[in-house]
Amino acid sequence: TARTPFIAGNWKMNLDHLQSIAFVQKLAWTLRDAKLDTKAVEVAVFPPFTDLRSVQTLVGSDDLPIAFGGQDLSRFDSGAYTGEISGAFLKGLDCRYVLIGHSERREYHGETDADCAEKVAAAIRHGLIPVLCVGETAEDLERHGASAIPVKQLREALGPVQRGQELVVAYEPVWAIGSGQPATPQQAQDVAVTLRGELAELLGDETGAATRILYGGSVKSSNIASFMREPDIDGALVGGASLQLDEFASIVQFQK
Ligand code: G2H
Repeated sequence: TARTPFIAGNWKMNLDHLQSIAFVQKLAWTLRDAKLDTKAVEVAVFPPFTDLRSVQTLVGSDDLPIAFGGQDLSRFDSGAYTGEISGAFLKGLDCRYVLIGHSERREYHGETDADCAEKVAAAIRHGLIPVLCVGETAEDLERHGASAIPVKQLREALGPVQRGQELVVAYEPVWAIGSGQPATPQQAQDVAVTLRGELAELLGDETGAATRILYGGSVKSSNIASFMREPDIDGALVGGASLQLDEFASIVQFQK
């Protein structure tokens, strides 16, 4: 199964509104000038909720080669949930993807694997493709090795998923996030293979083979190619480097 490489920019809580809009516009121009082959790589950005409407307008009206998604969603569909953003809201803004279970959500907002499972189900109910983030802390790594925690997170969050469902998994070792210390491509590949095996077991061989697995954690233009060379790594979830136009544009064009 051919898996289209996927480069995703997670902006987190950065950039102000005008910067966000200017960024998307310039990124689109840069990718057009570079004649980016959108069949060879899919590009997505994950802006703050408050920028999604503008990004939708920009991307939609100009037919730009960029997908986008939310950084989180509510596990509820609608109602008295102050401050929450539903899957329906994201879908209404033409989001294609939604991040679920980023380690920062798990760490600062107490999100559990059970919460992630509910969010995965909510995303699917609303026709969004979940980008499930998994990864071990430095302490987990020392105690349990690299794969045990990501495998547990994957299993628990994918409980409600049916075979054939499109989803994306981002392996982000917590110790590599924003630290300038990425995993080695071999480390990331080893975990990706294990996760793919789990996906096959949970959702069948076909879904296991079709699901894109991204690496995330201190990805830069200088290391992207080394990750993309690994057979089970299909792309990257990029944080810090996704906020710099030249850096992100070079990451997207990792083949060159
Ligand atoms: C991991 C990653 C993006 P960074 O959180 O999700 O961030 O590239 O800054 O390590």
